[in-house]
Amino acid sequence: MTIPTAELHLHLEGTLEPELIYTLAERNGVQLPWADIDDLRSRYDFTGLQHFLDLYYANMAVLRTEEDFADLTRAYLARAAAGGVRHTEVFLDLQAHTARGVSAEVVLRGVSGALEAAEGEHGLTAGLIVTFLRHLPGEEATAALREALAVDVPLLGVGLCSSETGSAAPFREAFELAAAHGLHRVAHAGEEGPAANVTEVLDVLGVERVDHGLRSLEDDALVDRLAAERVPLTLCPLSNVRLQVVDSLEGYPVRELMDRGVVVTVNSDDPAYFGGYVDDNYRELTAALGLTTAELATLAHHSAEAAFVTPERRARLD
Ligand code: ES4
Ligand code: ZN
Repeated sequence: MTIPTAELHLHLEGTLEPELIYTLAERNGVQLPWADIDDLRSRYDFTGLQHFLDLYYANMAVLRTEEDFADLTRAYLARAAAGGVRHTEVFLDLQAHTARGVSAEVVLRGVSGALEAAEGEHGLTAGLIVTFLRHLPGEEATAALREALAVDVPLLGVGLCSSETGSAAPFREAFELAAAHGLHRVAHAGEEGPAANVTEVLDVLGVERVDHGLRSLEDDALVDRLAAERVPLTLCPLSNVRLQVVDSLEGYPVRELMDRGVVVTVNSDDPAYFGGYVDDNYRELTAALGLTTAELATLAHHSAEAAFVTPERRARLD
């Protein structure tokens, strides 16, 4: 199933497939701690977000050069285009790379060059969202944004991800700096954390979309607010199953959220880790819930509404 869609919740490093991990390790002389690729694959049974994040950050060690980041990005874009993605806004964990001694310039040039080539190669438009790591101090997020702004590549926005622990308030300064530079703002909240985390990123960080936000359902007033203010939620069904946020897709509350007027979208999060790209998410959700053609059209329409694009581009996506 390929629903023409915009993908709005996708971590570029989460598209790093085991095959590419091995190719890049060889190319860069990086010693991997696994016996072989099957041994690596056997570790993808996650008990929760932190368990996944530990492997996700460890695997990034193979990404060293501008070419590595370009190869990673090109592989994702080709797969996304084949799956019906017509516009994508990719998250990049810049701090996870600069902390390993890879410069912001190398990372951003490699990724951005590939994103800019996507329109010519695949007819797919793409934007870049630099995500701050919530497990690190807020000042480091501000410093990372300053580094990114100093590199001559276009940025679409900033986000907040990683472990959903502690307050988001330390990131207020980084988000204010982003707003001052005309950047869009999103944040992960209400994935493993409570509904109060969703309210916090809306009120304290001024985000325009919430990544996941599934646990908003625990607060009726919050669901009403999201609907009234048309704040989109970027849901990631297969991710939520694989990280044990929900038991199965059969009870996935996407229809309930749509019926309550929330602008919900379907996305893949970290497809190399969670068993599927965005087309797989649409297909498995449809199989589990019996989504109708009209409901699928509404989800795709929501993705165009929620995308950070010009009215002209939105009209062509819709
Ligand atoms: C993530 Cl699934 C998820 N949640 C929070 N932060 C992340 N970074 C990459 N994947
Ligand atoms: Zn995510």
